[in-house]
Amino acid sequence: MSDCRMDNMSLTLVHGIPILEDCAKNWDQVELFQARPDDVLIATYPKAGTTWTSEILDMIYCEGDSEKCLRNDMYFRVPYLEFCVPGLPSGIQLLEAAPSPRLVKTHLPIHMMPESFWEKKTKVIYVARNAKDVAVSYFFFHKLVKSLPDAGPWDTFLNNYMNGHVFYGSWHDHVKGWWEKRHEYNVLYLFYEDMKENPQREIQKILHYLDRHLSDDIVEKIAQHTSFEKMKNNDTVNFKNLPSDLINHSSSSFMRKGVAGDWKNHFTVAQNEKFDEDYERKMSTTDLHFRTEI
Ligand code: PPS
Repeated sequence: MSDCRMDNMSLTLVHGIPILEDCAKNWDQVELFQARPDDVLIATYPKAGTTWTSEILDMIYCEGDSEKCLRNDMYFRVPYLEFCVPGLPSGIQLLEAAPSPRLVKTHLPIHMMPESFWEKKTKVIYVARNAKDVAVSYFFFHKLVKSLPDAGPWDTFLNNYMNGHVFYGSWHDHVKGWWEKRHEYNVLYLFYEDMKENPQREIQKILHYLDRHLSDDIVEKIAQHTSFEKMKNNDTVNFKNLPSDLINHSSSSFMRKGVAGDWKNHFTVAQNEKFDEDYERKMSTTDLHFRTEI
């Protein structure tokens, strides 16, 4: 581990990836984490639809009973494996205390995953979202979460993001890393844009992967309960119940826009050209393709 200072950001490199210092201090425990065969892991680069997918999974586990999903804040229902900040129980503490079957959230790049997930053959659902919408969403998220470094102005943030100088590093490496290993580790690889286009279809893909069956009525109920409009008004998925010294609800909202293509409202023509040119280079070796609007 070594200190890494990028512009005004203070993050620590763990296995080459910038990680929040408080989380990095807990890394021995992350590496030793014991997965269980009946865990289901939701893995994403930040802002790709993690909370949305987590709510869908919890609804599946509760067989469409939305009241049961209101039992607690998302942070406690689907613990965040590597997260550790003062003022909250760590993800690992919550997971170790949780009965099976557990739902687990992570933003780790594949090369940083604790080995036991592969040893136990845990099921993994990876969700990817196009790089431009993630950039915008991540920028606003930095205004919301007080433990994240100051994002600075949009242009500065966009450059840092393109260069991987943000919490969790390069979007390009993250999505490619999980894509390349998806067959080896039996990962269900989903896209945010597909979920927007047809949530019922994507819920059915998840059910098939998990070897579960729910009626079309329940699938419809899950799609309704997890629509952006419903989730925007659900405090348990908006960090509303977390301590106010961690979240600054006056500067942004977690359920911000929830669309594909909002990047067009933020990228200038020059930023877009530079981004595309960099993207072509970094993504030229993969057959992984994204839609930046639907
Ligand atoms: S985090 O903090 O990394 O876990 O964030 P994450 O949950 O991955 O991503 C947050 C973005 O997902 C949007 N979102 C949704 N979009 C559509 N439908 C539903 N139900 C939904 N739930 C969350 C959320 O609004 C964030 O995207 P932006 O573009 O900022 O609105």
